[in-house]
Amino acid sequence: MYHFHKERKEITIDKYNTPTPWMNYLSNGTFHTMISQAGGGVAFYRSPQIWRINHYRFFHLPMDRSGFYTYIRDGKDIWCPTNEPCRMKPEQWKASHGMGYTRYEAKRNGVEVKATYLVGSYEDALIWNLKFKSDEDKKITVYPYVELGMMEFMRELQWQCYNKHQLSAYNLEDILVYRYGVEDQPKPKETPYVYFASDAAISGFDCDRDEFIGSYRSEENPIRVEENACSNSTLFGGDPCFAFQIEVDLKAGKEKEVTIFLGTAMTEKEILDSVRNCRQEGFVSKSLRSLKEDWDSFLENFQCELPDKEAETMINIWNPYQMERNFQFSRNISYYATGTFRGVGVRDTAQDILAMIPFDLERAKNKLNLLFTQQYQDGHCNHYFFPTEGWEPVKRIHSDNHLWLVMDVYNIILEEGKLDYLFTSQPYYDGGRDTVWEHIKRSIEFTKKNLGERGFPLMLSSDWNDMLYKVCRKGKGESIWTSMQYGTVLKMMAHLSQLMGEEPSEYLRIYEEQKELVNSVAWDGQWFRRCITDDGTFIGSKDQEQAKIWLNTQSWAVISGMGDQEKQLQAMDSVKKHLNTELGIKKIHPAMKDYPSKEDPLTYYNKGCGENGSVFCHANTWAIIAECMLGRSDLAYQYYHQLLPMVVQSKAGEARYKAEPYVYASNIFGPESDKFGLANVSWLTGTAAWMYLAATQYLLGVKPKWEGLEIAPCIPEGWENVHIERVFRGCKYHITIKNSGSKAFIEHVEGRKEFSVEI
Ligand code: IFM
Repeated sequence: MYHFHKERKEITIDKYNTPTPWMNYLSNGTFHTMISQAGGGVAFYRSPQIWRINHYRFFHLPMDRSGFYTYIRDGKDIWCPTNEPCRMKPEQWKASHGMGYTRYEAKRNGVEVKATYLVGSYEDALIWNLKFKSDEDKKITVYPYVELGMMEFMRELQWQCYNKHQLSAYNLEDILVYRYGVEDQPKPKETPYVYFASDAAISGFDCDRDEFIGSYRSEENPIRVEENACSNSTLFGGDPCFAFQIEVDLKAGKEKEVTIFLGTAMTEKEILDSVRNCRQEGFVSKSLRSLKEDWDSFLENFQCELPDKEAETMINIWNPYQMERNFQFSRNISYYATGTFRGVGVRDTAQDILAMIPFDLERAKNKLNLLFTQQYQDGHCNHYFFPTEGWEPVKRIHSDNHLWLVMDVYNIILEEGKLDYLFTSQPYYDGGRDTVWEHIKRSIEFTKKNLGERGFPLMLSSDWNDMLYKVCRKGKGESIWTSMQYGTVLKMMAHLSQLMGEEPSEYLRIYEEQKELVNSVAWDGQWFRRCITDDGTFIGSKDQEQAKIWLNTQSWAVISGMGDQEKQLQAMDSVKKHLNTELGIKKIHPAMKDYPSKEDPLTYYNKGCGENGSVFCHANTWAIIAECMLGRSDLAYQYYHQLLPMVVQSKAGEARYKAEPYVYASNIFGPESDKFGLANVSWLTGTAAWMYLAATQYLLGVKPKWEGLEIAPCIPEGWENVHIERVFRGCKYHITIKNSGSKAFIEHVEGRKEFSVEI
């Protein structure tokens, strides 16, 4: 059904009806398109909340509609190179997702079509390049089509009956133009026009969806294609679309090319300029070339050769690719997430930044600077915010958000080997500004001042685990996991203090204080408890009927170094015994039902779903890291390998797993669910960043330190001859690991460009 292509960095899918849409994201940082293997998807300019371009119907049947379609009318045959949405299918077909582009190759009745979709760096447009070839001389008619919507998706759901009559779509010199201008829209001056243009002559067009599709029809059988003539409709009020009619005269064996551009620009004049640019000779190949160059140079930062080819495919290509998309889109829009009210989450984005640091320090710093704008002078942060839309942030205070910032800063300093970033000045959300160093000191101060009765950090509106929001409703519940996160960053602060010539002892003192609590109050006998409720009950304890053991406090007892040595081992043994399954590690065991009470349960998730006993992939990454830190390489690798998307998909079965085999999902339904093995919320998940760090910095063990690069692999016993190339502080390191059990530390030498090491 699919195969990976290493050199081309592609996955090819030869079945259009995958169990769920298998997506790709095309983007130049401003104009974005999510597109499936069957041509369904959604394009947006900067924000899917307020500048969404076309309709994509979440949760509707048939799935994965609408999209970026081209109808080919060849005599009586009407079919699409994307396979969908026509009922008449190509005789041969395949789709390939690559780095920033998706290609469809189809053939029917002697007509071959290669359709490549990409968003290049030169114009804000989805480029839709069609190459035709026929066995014989033939005249075909081609109808590219996209269904437009109101740019504000939420307003469309609420007020479409009025607002749609404020939309317009019309023909400007054979370029179709859509203007979104409705009452009270946000940022009207920043709202672009949308255009649809072709480099071929058009013989007809439609801007009115109902004219093009016809009543009681759908994208499967548009009336205009059936009748082989567009109606040249414009639209001043109603449901808009863009459709062209293009006559293509094919000569046997000769390739003919037509390109469509779905783009944005701020004025009609800019549209004309942009289209002129798009239509220039060589524009498509130039765009494709620069896309390839950009991705090659991005991925070049870390490449490896491993005995495990599935791991190699993920580490070299798809994991960093997914990570970069997360970094851009946070948890905003996917097949699962409607992109209506998820802005930039401080917690989520701070974790995404961690994996961007080795690739692009400037991008990482810029994003982190954006997060600092959400920090208050007392050290806490808004939970999520909307820098593009300009809406009010969600101001709930969580116990973890501000602490992730420390981790980002520390990793930036280690990657760069300079303290300069600490001295840069960043604003506070509630006024004033200060250096980065002061900002992160205030992160620590906030937690220090917000401890509960037993001395652990207050849970507040939950820690990393969203589900725990009920634990602190009376303001007393405490998070043992946050204590471990706090401990982890306290050690980072102590190290940074030394580098800054300041006294680290206060950080170390608090660390020891928290450590003592973790080992006494939080220890349950065989594992660490998870948290304490307002009324003083421990969650995550053998004394409870349900949710007795939670993954995060076991893995972070190791990551933070706070668990006593034998307790760390025992806790991770308990993970193996109670939480591991053949499809990954569950987050809690047993799943909850009516816990702690029927009247006020901790979660309404069904057993084994989502936060309640699924295999939470994001949290699995920390178990891998913990096992590496304990030096248990076989277990670490087992946990890593079993969650590789293609591995878990094949083990669960394609029909059960459903999601893409080339990107991580947020979670997989656990064994207490009858859907055990169903992957949920793929693409946009913190799993991408952390899995990348787990693989490269812990399993392969190539880790930046202040003085240089540490190579401390924790790979399976049978592995020999692992080759790694890692760019670090301007030098390309060629690393060969013979698996002799030794480690290396390579001191950084300023100006060195290449270095080889064998261990
Ligand atoms: O940490 C959260 C994240 O912010 C959103 N998805 C679920 C995670 C775990 O609850």
